[in-house]
Amino acid sequence: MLTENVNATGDVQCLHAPFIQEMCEITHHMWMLGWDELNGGNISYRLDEEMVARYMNITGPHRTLKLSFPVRALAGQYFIVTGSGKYFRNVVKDPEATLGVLRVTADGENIEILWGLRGGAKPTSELASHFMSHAERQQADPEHRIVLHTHATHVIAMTFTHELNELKFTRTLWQMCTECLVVFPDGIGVVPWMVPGSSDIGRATAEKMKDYRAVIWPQHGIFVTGTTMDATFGLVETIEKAAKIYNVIGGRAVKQTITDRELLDLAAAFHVEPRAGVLD
Ligand code: 2HA
Ligand code: ZN
Repeated sequence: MLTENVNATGDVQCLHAPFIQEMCEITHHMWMLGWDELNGGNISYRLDEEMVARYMNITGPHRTLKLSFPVRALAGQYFIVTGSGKYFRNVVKDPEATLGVLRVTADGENIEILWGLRGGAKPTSELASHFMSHAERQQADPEHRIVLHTHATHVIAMTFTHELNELKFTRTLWQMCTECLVVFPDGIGVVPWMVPGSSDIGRATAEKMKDYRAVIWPQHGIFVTGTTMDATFGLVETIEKAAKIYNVIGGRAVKQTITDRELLDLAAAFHVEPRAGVLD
């Protein structure tokens, strides 16, 4: 997807890293979907040290930033993240300015910028929510790697007209397309409206991430997590599709829907366990 775009250090090698290519591709795709206007949305992706070392110098010296929310659980881990104030639209044109590869220090108090975030840029303003969610999802699933936040249009719209009870919200989404229950049998968490960018919303989101892979921020967007970019993007795509159908129906009289009995039959046929408390 990228051209031979030599970066400021004259280093073409970095840009060939598959994880940079993946970030370029997905941010471009999400911007095309209209979910990530202006500087909306952010992504963080846990990487293996050997993979990072293959493409960039990991021994320093590096720029160090202090975290206002120490994350000891992530000590020594590597991530590629989108930059604060950066536009998804611009990532593919200039990955070194808009993305950064970083390592959490051994005490979990700081991050070291190993590549990118050119010109003193900082990691995403939602780093607290990302890092706290990574810590929780790693407990739930050792294969976990990605946290993705986006302003998915129909999900946001639905938070104006649907009750914010997460069990009811989940049930409605399951009813909107037959595949939904199979894709997210664990359902969707919902936090109250909160000020973004804070450690408070980070903690509230991460608390939900103990047993949800997707958490809605009312009138703002969604946080989704997963083991691969395909799985993570596929999850948000499916939730957004269901929300779109809900909005297209738009409160008109529904003549038929998928009944709870049918949803249970579906779960049995696809060997998934619907979250307890959602279906009657
Ligand atoms: O990065 O989406 O929530 C901008 C945002 C903040
Ligand atoms: Zn946002």
